[in-house]
Amino acid sequence: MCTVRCHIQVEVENGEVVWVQGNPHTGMDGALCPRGAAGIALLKDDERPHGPMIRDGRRGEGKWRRVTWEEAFGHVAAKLTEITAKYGSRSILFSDRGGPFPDLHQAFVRALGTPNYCNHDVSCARNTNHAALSVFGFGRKGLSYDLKNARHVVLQTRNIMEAVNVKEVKDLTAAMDKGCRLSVIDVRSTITATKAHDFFLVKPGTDYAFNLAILHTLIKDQLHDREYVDKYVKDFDRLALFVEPYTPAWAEQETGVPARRMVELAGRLAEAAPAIIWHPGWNTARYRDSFYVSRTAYLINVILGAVGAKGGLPLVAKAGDVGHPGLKSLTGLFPKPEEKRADGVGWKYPHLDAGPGVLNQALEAARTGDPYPVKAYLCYRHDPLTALPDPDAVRQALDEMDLLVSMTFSWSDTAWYSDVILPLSTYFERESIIAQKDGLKPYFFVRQRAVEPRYDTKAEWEIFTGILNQLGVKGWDFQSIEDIWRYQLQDTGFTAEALSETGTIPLTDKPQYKDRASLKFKTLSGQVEVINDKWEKAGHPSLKPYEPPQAPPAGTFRLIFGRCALHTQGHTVNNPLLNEAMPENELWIHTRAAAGLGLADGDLVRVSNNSHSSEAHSSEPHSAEIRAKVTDIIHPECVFMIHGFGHKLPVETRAYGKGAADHELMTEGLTKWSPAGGGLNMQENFVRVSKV
Ligand SMILES: Nc1nc2c(c(=O)[nH]1)N[C@H]1C(S)=C(S)[C@@H](COP(=O)(O)OP(=O)(O)OC[C@H]3O[C@@H](n4cnc5c(=O)[nH]c(N)nc54)[C@H](O)[C@@H]3O)O[C@H]1N2
Ligand SMILES: Nc1nc2c(c(=O)[nH]1)N[C@H]1C(S)=C(S)[C@@H](COP(=O)(O)OP(=O)(O)OC[C@H]3O[C@@H](n4cnc5c(=O)[nH]c(N)nc54)[C@H](O)[C@@H]3O)O[C@H]1N2
Ligand SMILES: [Mo]
Repeated sequence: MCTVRCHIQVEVENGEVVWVQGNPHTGMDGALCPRGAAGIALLKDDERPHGPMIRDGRRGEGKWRRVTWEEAFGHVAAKLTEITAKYGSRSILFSDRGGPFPDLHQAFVRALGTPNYCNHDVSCARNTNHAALSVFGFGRKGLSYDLKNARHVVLQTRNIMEAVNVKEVKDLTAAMDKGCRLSVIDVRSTITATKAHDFFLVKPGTDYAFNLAILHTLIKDQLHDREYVDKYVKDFDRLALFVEPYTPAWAEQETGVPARRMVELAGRLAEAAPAIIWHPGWNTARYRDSFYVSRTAYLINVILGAVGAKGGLPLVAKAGDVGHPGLKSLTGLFPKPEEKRADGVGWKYPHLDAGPGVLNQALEAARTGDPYPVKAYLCYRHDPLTALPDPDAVRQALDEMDLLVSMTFSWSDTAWYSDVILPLSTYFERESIIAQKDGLKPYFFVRQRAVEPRYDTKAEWEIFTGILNQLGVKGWDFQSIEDIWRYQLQDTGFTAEALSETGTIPLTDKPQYKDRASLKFKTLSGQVEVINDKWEKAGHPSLKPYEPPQAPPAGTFRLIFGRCALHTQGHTVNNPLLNEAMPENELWIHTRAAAGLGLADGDLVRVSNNSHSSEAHSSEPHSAEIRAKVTDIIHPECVFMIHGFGHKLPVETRAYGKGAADHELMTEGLTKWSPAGGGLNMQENFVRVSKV
């Protein structure tokens, strides 16, 4: 139901799923969020693709021919062969929604002979990930959030109670029961904010100023952990010098938060340190300087000694750290392609992580043919027409493709626009490969098939195998999922039976806190790096002077987006249960701003984008109708809506025409990104609002 993939346990009677709950064996204690509970409604929903389809008529026209799997695989393989003969295998692009099973996807992509594997992360956490890389030399998942043992948690751009990971919410509330303090920094009051001891309503886009003032205060008042800093931090003096002018009094002018409150927060953090967590953010694809907001969040944790601390951000343990060999890599079955990546990662952008690349740049390459043509696009569990800003620009890139394939279990704008739909079974009806989860207690886990597919759908390993077999690719010899599991486990000393009872193989029973006296970082210097030479060489200063956000042009509001507990991104709006609970989104607007426009709560309003610059190449003006939620608890400079609504596909009767789509209101979206952090700037957009 959600990309968080909380562990579930499924009860089956007579081949039917009758109950779903949080997996009691993995700390979920039976708990689920509303979306988890609505899984059975998804399984039984007939408004999803029922079998493989090939497009008849024009793209997006919605005329389909139902075919057999053999014909579908044959068609995809023939097209790929044709495209590869003409443009080389590098002209194939694959993208997915990240997650714990990339090994299978990357093996598939390598087997196709292309370097162009991307995931969704330009629109999600790339800025946070690169911030971690630039400071620690490992990505954001190299640290865990030890919420359970924390004494003070600061959530900045992180709505943990609504943008849910159930285990995290449970751990945080348990810690709060034991006296942990919660501080929330947001541009509106969320459910999380209502539970906080301190809530800071900031002006949108000024978090960097907030963080610089906190660093300033911690250092000036000598509240930081000097011993830790001396031991681990390179160039601390330069940080101290850099933040000197960024006083709380200065930051008050930028953020609107009283200086006194920032000083108070710094003091409280120092009291609770090192058992503190300043969250570096999850979806940080928001502003020009979001990378720097995450970087400074990490640096606050660092100078308070929280990185590596119990109750702070401990370094994760891997299988090897607890004396176990890891899973055998499927990707390793095929050689790494030598071609350079279409998105420029590794050569044009040497500082960015080549793992998931930057999808917006790969699509730009498709649009322009530079550095080379990209002609086939395989989307796995990913809906770029909804997940990326500015669908007009995305469509222009898709129009350059000679083949567009969507592997999905629901309808989506991308599926509707595709040439071929290879329908995935829902997660109840398919198995995954085995995944390895690093953390305080590393473990292996797997998704098992609970019931047989209701429609003519397949698991991902079956789909990839079908395509590779049709292409005649050598080296992929698996006949069954058990074959794959056996291969993955061969060095570990475990068999797949060990997974069958609980879905997991724990590799240790005790949390593995690394010795805080001998932490190892993966940077070139082996230390925490305030100044990262790789970024400096690429032209991105590590300590970037603050620039205020652009003020909304007269008569406009900054468009802010986010999540709610009842829906996942764009794909649950048509779920029968969740649709009933929340059929449409609303436009949050401040009471004063609403009064100026003559709006009352519940009025229907038109939201339109009008921020075209002269060099706009792609975007058409868009507008949408949505109900206004007039409230005092949002910053007056912005309006807010939940992402994922405004569906226009006739095959989704429940979601059809309800609410507005934020991503359509983001102009020039693909080219507005931050090469320093690799994230899109999805909140650098302004909209007009008027009464309908
Ligand atoms: N229920 C549910 N849970 C989910 C998901 C889902 O779709 N549904 N998706 C999962 C995924 S993929 C992700 S990435 C995470 C996302 O998790 P989060 O990033 O925590 O979720 P969001 O709601 O996108 O954004 C968090 C908050 O940032 C605030 N914000 C916006 N602009 C600013 C700003 O300038 N400054 C500050 N300080 N705050 C700002 C928004 O008001 C919002 O409340 O959630 C995960 N969990
Ligand atoms: N404007 C705007 N853009 C955003 C965001 C936003 O808030 N506003 N949020 C961003 C974030 S944080 C993210 S992570 C991306 C997400 O972007 P996506 O990952 O594209 O979004 P989803 O809707 O989660 O999933 C995409 C498709 O995968 C299909 N699918 C196939 N199998 C499965 C499965 O087993 N489980 C699930 N859940 N789906 C499956 C779904 O049917 C759906 O069509 O979007 C980003 N883009
Ligand atoms: Mo995300």
